[in-house]
Amino acid sequence: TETIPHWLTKQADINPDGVAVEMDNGDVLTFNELKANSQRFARKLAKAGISNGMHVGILSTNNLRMITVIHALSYLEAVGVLLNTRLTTKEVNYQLQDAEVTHLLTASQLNEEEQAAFNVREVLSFSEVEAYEEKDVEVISELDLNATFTIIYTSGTTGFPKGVMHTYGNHWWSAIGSALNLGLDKQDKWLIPLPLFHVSGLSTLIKSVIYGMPIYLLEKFDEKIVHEAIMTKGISIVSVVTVMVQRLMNLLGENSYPKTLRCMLLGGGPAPKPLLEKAKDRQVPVFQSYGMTETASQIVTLSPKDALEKVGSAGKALFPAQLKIVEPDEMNVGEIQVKGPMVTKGYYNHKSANETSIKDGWLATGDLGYLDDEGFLYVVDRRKDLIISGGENIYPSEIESVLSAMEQVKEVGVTGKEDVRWGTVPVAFIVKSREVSIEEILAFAEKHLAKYKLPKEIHFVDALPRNAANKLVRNKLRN
Ligand code: S0N
Ligand code: AMP
Ligand code: MG
Ligand code: MG
Ligand code: MG
Repeated sequence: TETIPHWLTKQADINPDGVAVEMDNGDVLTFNELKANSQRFARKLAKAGISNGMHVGILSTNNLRMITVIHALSYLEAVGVLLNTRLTTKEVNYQLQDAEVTHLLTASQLNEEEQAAFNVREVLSFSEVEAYEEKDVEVISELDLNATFTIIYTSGTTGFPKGVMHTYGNHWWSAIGSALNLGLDKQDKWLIPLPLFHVSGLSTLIKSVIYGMPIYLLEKFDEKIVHEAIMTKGISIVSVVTVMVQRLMNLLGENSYPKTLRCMLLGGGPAPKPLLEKAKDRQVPVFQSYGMTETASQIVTLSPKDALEKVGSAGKALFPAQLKIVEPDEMNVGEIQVKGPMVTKGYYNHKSANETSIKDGWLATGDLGYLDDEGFLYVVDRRKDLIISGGENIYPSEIESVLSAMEQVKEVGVTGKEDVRWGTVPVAFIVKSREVSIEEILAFAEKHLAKYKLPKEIHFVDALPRNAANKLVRNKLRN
């Protein structure tokens, strides 16, 4: 096995009083405090029955304790399954079951009924674990780069989300690849307005520990707080999705940010060129990137020296990574494939999906793009049928399978529609078998689907567009 010293223990050793995390409410933790808290929490988790290799769910919005919990799991070499707090209980249960989670840790204290709704052996709030005594166990001192640390779900084209496994090595190489591109500065402070349950937020948390860099964590995105922090708190890097840039540019107006801000890392989906141009006019250093849960954060990023020249491009593959376009058409557009030590070794318990999507280390992303004559990547289309709303992924088939379960619904097709607020939103077309109202459909859907997945429009039609093989042709729905 290939090991490195535990990254938090190491950072606490060389930089004990360095700030690890700063919250907008003023709370601060040094690396030494973060290490001590995480190791203590690990011993309490051990008392609660958690040990090496177990799969532990985490259901929490951003807060200091969540960070401690994530590192605590690493000290036991347990696997953290990070759950999106916007999901319904049904959706969370699907992931808990699929990932074979035994214990679910929650930020808030749930009542008995709420706890019973989750299909796991035990539900424990962070405070309940805190109240345990510490078990006398040795915490881990080395990290095995091939061991799985985290699992995060992302929807497959089948409509059922799959758990992407991230090893310590994936996170390590993601951090190294990013640093080789963006550079490290002693003054760096990285603002995270993104949820830690997505790899966008999580990866920055790990970069903090590897770089010895403070992160400035928001409990939840608020453009005014982000704006103020960039203006007054010495933020040098901030990770954002497109809707966040839009809201920030509105606040910024004709002004500029201070020179302390050296990078606004934009990922998670496409960015409209006019928005990128606007940012360029205001001298906002937006770095477009391309990445996904499967690549443990960005794998292709536009570097500082090219950022202004190549507006609209996602850049070049990070130093440890490779990129190629497979089966290009006459416009040179083909499937984007990526390879590198930050790419997942696969989806948990989905052997056949792994065999089709990863060959010789090359991950077939399903996204379409082309390279310009200098090798810069342009992503032209989203993964087949994928709708990205405000940085959250929605698969049409997921909504279709929920709605088609209604007796009154004979057939249903879902497609994405452009939206000024969210980028793209889902719209449903329904062939009724019996009388039903839009309100009834939404009331049903709400029980099964996270709010951001609810169709923003529902149209009743006589038939759905199908091809010769009777397969739904989703892009024809748009017309
Ligand atoms: C954009 C966010 C912040 C919007 O949330 P907001 O405004 O705080 O909403 P709420 O106040 O919570 O709710 C208000 C109403 O809006 C609905 N709603 C919330 N979010 C959405 C949404 N996305 N789409 C549609 N509707 C939404 C609520 O339901 C509520 O409705 P009502 O009023 O009816 O009750 C929030 O959505 C957000 O945080 N989005 C970002 C998520 C994210 O991080 N995505 C990235 C995932 N990708 C990756 O992790 C891989 C790429 C990557 O690593 C990366 C990505 C970005 C930057 C850097 C990197 C990197 O490589 O490092
Ligand atoms: P996720 O599964 O949430 O990590 O989402 C990853 C997906 O977001 C990718 O597979 C792409 O479809 C999309 N995406 C990421 N970066 C870009 C980009 N620069 N341009 C267009 N789409 C992107
Ligand atoms: Mg809000
Ligand atoms: Mg996404
Ligand atoms: Mg769902």
